[in-house]
Amino acid sequence: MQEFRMFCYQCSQTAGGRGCTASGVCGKLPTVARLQDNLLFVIKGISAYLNHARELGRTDPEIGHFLADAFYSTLTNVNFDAQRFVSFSLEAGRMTLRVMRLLKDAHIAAYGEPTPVEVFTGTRKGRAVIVTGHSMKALEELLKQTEGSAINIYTHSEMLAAHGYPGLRRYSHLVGNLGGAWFDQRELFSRYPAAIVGTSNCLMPPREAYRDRMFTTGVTGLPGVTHIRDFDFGPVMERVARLPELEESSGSVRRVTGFGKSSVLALADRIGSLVQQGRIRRFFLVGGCDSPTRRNEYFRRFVQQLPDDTIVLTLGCGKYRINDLELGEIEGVPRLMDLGQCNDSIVAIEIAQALAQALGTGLEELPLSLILMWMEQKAVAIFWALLSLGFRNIRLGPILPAWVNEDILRVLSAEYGVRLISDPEKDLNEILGR
Ligand code: SF4
Ligand code: SF3
Repeated sequence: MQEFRMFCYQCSQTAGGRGCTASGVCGKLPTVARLQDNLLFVIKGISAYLNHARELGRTDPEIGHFLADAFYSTLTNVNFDAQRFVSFSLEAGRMTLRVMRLLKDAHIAAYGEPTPVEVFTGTRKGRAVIVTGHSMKALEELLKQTEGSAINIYTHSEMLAAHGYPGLRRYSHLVGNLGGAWFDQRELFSRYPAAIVGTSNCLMPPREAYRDRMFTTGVTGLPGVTHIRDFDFGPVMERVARLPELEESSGSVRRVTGFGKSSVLALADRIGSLVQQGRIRRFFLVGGCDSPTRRNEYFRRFVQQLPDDTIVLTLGCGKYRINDLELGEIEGVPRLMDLGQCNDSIVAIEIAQALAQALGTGLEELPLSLILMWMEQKAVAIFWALLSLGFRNIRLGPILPAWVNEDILRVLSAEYGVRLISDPEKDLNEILGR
């Protein structure tokens, strides 16, 4: 099924001086190598969210200790026990929950809890900066430094969630959101004569058309692009002053974001009685990390086929597959609710836990299906967090992570009911028992 049973070239014993691909010269078996790879991916996810929490002055020694132990366990000749890595992975899920909670608390303390808001998707006449990535702190610093300067700030991709925070949208020059998920950036940034600030993933190597008006900050970097240190956005403002204005244009889509835990749980009683009356049949969490493949059209087609008595929660940049759909309401309960960035998975989890409690069921009996997109490593961290909490029967796409070999797949499907997406209609019929 796979070209390599494993791949490791981290020590001098490596096979043929090139890489162990069948089994480790040291004795490391392919499944252990793959579980180590998976653990490294999860570590990257936890580190990303910890990084953003630290930008806001938060940290957690227990997460730091976990990261050190987890990294150490992947060193040559330290741990050959697959079962230990399965435990580590589940512990990683718990740490992912912890770091997402840390970051969510930091966001709420700094900017207030998100509330639903319709976001302008056109352009206002004037000079502009487009901000992409996940760092609310970077956006806040830019908003502060550009306040009163007649520069308009637009969000892109995962920064859409910023509009939900009262402490960020109070800046009147945070005017709107442009484009969709991360992979439209080369076309989008070429089209608008704005400065661009990349604050985290997902960035793409820039086109020449905008390289000299692009900036990176935090952990990001691009060749030939000016890097902003310590959130000093002076060079961005200088560059914007030499750029033409954007023209006035109206948005072609309607996007609503900012469903925080409180705003959803304020509807909990109504949702509970609608479920009991059979007016709400099922909840779907559809979202995650999008990628530029036609196979991800599945997610839009899936949501388009949902019956009117279902509710969709979404998050991550995968939301752009569906967040322009007009799904309406069920007696005042919106049928499509955008909870925010991928790290706001903690909000989805807490809402699910609260709904289960309100309905007097466990998580497993809750009428909730998870239909998730997988693109990069952070999503693996969230995936393990969901499994560690007892979420089952997750449908994942467009492909299985390549580190999953047959042994790992057997465990994921037998113990957790994880499966690959297939056809929207077939999957939906299966979920709804039609
Ligand atoms: Fe090969 Fe083991 Fe060295 Fe990795 S650590 S390169 S599997 S011998
Ligand atoms: Fe998207 Fe990169 Fe993950 Fe944060 S922007 S969801 S892939």
